[in-house]
Amino acid sequence: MWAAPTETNTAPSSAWGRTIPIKASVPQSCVADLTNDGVVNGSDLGMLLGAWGSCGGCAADLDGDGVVGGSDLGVMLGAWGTCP
Ligand SMILES: [Ca+2]
Repeated sequence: MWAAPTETNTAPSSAWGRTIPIKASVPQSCVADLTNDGVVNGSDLGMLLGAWGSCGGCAADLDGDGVVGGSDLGVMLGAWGTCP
């Protein structure tokens, strides 16, 4: 139920100029969001597990060591939930 502002020109900029988090870019803390849906959840975990093992440069290699393994799982679990 959003009502359009009726006095846009007189509204204080502090009210309308606030920064609203938008998924325009993926924050570093949300690198584990492999599905890019704004949430780190089971779907991302499934992708990580599906890529488990040696993997050069794949998205699921969250720590960039060339292997999808426990350390990447740790990164994912640390970022679990809604992305900031
Ligand atoms: Ca890795």
